[in-house]
This record gives sequence, C-alpha cells and structure tokens, in this order.
Amino acid sequence: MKKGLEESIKQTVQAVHKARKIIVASHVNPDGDTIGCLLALGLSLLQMGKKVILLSQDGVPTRFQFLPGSELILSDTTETADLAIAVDCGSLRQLGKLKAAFFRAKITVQVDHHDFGQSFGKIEVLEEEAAAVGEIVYELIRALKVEMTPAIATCLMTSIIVDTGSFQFSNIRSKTFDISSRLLKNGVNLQHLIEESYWKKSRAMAKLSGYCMMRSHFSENGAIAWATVYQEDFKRFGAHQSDVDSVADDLRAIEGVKIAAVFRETEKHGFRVSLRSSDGIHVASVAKLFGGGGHHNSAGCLIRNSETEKKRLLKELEVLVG
Ligand SMILES: [Mn+2]
Repeated sequence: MKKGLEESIKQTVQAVHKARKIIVASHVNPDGDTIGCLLALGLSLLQMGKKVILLSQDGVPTRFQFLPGSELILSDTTETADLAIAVDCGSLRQLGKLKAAFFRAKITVQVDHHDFGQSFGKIEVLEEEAAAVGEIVYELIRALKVEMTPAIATCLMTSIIVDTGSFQFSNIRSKTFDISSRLLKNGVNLQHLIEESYWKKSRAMAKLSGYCMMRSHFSENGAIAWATVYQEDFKRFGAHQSDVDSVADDLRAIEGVKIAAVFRETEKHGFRVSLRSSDGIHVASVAKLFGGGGHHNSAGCLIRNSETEKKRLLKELEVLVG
C-alpha cells in the first residue's frame, strides 16, 4: 500500500476509535460502489459498537435493496456526529443535501478514487488506482480489525462487481483480484451477486435502453455514439432516473464506438451527460472542461439544455478520437 494511503487509513482508524456517533454518507444518484461501501463500513462500525447513521440522499436503487443492512439507510439526519465519512464522493456536489449533516461532524473523512476529485475531507483516504472504493474500504476495515462477516464481504464484493462492470473494465488491477479472492473466502456468493447487481435489468430499464438505441446518433467515422433521454421517456416506460446508467454501456458496446455519450434531460433545463470510453481514451478530461469529473473511462458533467452546448461537447469528444 502507498505510504500516503496507509497513513490516512491510520488516521481514520484513530478517529473511529475516538468517535461514538458516526455518519457514513454516499453520493447522490447512488450506484453499487457507493451503496456497497456505505453498508460494508456501516456494518463494520456497528460491529465495533458505534452508533452509526447511514445516509443516502436518493435512497437505495431497487437492484441493491437485497444487500444486508440496506433497510438501515436514511435519506438525511438532523443529528450531529463526532465523525463523518463520505464514500465514493469525488466532489462536494456529490454529497448533495447531506453536506449539512456531514460538515456538522467534528472530523470529516473522504474515501474516494476519482481522477479529477475535489478533496473536501479533513482526512483524505484517496487512491485513484483503486478500481472501486470497495478496495479502499476493504483495507480500512482490515485496519479496524473488524471480523469480515459474509454480510460485509458481500457488500464489498458488490462494490467491486459494479465498478469493474463485473470484472471487464480496464480499471482492474491485480489487487482487485487479490481482494476479491479474499472476499470469496468469507462467504460471498459471487454468482448470485453478479446476477443481481450486473445482469439483472428491470423491464423498464431494458425498454428505455432499447428506445435510446433506436434514436442513437453516430459521428461520421462511427467512433462516437450518443443518445438523448427526455423526462417524458422515463414516464413512458415507468423507468427510474438510475435506469439510464446502462444506456451508455449499451452504446459503447457497439462495434467501432470508442466513446458513448448519453444526454439526460434534467428537471432544471439542462442535460446530465454520461460518458463512457474504451481503453486509452480519457473522457474525464472532457467532463472536467464542462465542470464535471469521473474516471478515465467513465465520467460525467452537467450542461445547459442547448444544441450549441451539446455540439461543443461532441466537438471536444471528436478531438479525443482524432
Ligand atoms: Mn466508484
């Protein structure tokens, strides 16, 4: 483990020992990484006898509600904690409404792996190379000397499955497999987890994605694919906002496509843009130009609802694929 990371984990362990009441916070529009980490850390702190408040502003997506402890998650709190830990939040904005409760705590910790992260915690437990924040939380839990129960291992494994696209993305490193192998020895049902958190799609999600595929556009050389999802589309299929996640992955899987962009209309006259790229293309750099962030191959930003702004973004993507 890198020196800086080891040091920050040590500091966090000390802060946990001193704290009685601890908040763990996940990011807005939660994915399996942030929820898996929230629960793994939460269950570990409960095992240590701490008073734990688990927070997710936007609840728990249906596909992750099977995870142990998910019924403990609240959308906000008025309580003041001694310590607050954010998992998988690359910037303050990702904390959303939870910002207030988070910063009421005396000590704040940020556990994250984003490339263009904005650091905001008093203690920063950051490792860009981690495929999932679950890998960092795994080290933290070990340092806390908590027993790795099947429930905790299951949550960490979910975080890894989701952020690696079930062991397919280029963010995987050998350590990803080391940790996964150790988690498997602690009672994880890998097959079941992959089925639940990777393969399973709701009917609404599948229809929304199919509809978007029908309306997709391609750049002249076919290297960029994009689609727009309007609010009325969600209504049409009874789909949830988080159902849009798979659209970008489906677009990127098309032959010749190196970058996929999904423009999701927001309620505030803008578009939330999700970018996915194949290996070697750094889409987070473009997201950053528009005030967003993310990882090399998976990033996002917000733009105004205008054709000019959309074109400007697509032009920047063109530069990346040459
Ligand atoms: Mn993540």
